[in-house]
Amino acid sequence: MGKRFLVTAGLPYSNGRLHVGHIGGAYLPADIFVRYQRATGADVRFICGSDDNGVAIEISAMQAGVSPQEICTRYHEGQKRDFAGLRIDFDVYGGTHQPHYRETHERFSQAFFTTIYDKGYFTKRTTRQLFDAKANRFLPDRYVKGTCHHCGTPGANGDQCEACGKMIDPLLLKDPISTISGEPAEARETTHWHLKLADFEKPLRDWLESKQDQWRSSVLNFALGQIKQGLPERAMTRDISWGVPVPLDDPEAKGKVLFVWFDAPIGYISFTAQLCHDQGGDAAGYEKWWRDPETKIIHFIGEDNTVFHALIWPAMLMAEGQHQLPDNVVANNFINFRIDGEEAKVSKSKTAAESPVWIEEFLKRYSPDALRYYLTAIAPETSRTAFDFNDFVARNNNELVATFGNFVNRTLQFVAKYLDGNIPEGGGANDADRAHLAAGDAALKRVGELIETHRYRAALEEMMGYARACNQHFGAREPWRLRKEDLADCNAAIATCVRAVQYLAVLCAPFMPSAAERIAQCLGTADAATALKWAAPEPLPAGHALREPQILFERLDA
Ligand code: B3M
Ligand code: ZN
Repeated sequence: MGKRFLVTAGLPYSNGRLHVGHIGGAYLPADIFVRYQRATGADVRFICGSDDNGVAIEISAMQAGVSPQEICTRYHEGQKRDFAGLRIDFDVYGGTHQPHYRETHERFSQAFFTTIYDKGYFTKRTTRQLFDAKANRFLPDRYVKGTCHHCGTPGANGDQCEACGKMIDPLLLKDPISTISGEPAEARETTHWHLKLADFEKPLRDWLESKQDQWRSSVLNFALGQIKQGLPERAMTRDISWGVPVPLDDPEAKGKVLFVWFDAPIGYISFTAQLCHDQGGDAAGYEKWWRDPETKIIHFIGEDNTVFHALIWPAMLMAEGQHQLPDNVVANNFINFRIDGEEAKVSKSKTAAESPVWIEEFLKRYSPDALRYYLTAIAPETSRTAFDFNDFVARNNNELVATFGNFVNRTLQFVAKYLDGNIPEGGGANDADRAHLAAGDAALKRVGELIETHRYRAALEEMMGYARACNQHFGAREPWRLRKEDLADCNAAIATCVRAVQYLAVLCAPFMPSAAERIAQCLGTADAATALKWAAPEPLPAGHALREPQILFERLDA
């Protein structure tokens, strides 16, 4: 039986636009993995969608003076367009509060909560929390400011003090102020259901330790380190109105919703179920993806989501007991951006609205392949990196245009100009030709291994290494000279170079799907999916007619 993968990428909050850092950190590596696995013949479902619930969406809506539904649907649509523009092709882009998905999502989320509740893994607890009487709402830590109870600096945030770096207990803040209304905040009692994470410390540790050789060490070390410190219980319900209602008969649960980080990962499951249903299968078709151990589940995320995907979500899955744990959690660091040597974070309020760090703006000016290439070249796999526009232009011009594009173009132009556009008889290949094609096979193997082990940056370098070798081979064989001196040898050289173009199309397809498809078109191969299978490409027969060569990559002006 072939391999089967369920691949997810972190659900973006639907209250902002996507920027280059989001894409490079989670969605692009996931898409590369999916494309590669499909090219090898694996059965894959690629799941994503918007994270629509929770206080952040509610407050964005309040600030914009519209309903949460309006905000989350507006950004959901924009994010969906951005992904499509980048050729990040999910099988489903759901949304935890989008009309088509909400009902299924609510059903799954409530069933999860109820099962965990029935098994006794929640503690009901009444605690004091800061309340904004004017806005009539409890305040999440992020929406409180006050004087730090460690160092006395005023204006400290309710989660962490920037001055001394220490964690803040919002109830200990002096003169706490709600940042929503600007009014003083007061402590009030409220009741919530807390997941007993301590019950899962041992099974989580055993499970994580079994991943020693497979997972990125940054993820494992972080998760194991947290377990060592002990996992405190966490409230899984909230005092807001926007989200999945808490499914308990208890009067104290009335008007409360599930914590957004409780329901969001369940979105991976509910979107899969909705997809199976929409494709004509019964909703139970999702079980093949979530309950059958033949399926490997892989989560791609940004670094800040590690605690949820490597600890809390697996603990929820263990507590619920009817779905599989992830096979891998692939977390990337952040990508900042750098302009004129200055590094900065992309920020909703501080980054100019028309800056091309926003995907919507980027796509108005540049090609998705160029972005996919650059973001993979600077993939933040082991540490943070920076998106630098000068570097982007230089790599586009030197690597994509002058190396990759140049080789494909000079080969196809040669066939068009001197061989009437037909593949020549390749019978007399010499040792160098044979060695060059063997290098193509080696590149397929190596790039495949690197993608399977989530080393995308190295995989891209390997692919580019082959493109460079192709250019060198063309130069060393000098077909323009052979054409006049030894036509048979010229034909052999060109037949080899055309075959190398085929190899390159296969090799680049996971990274740059549009370029790969354009090459397949120029080669006149009937269907791209067959031409781009991850295997040594079938040689095109002598006499096969190529199509008009096309420009693959545009040179950019610094
Ligand atoms: N929405 C956080 C984020 O966008 C969160 C991810 C949910 S994945 C289940 O960074
Ligand atoms: Zn402080």
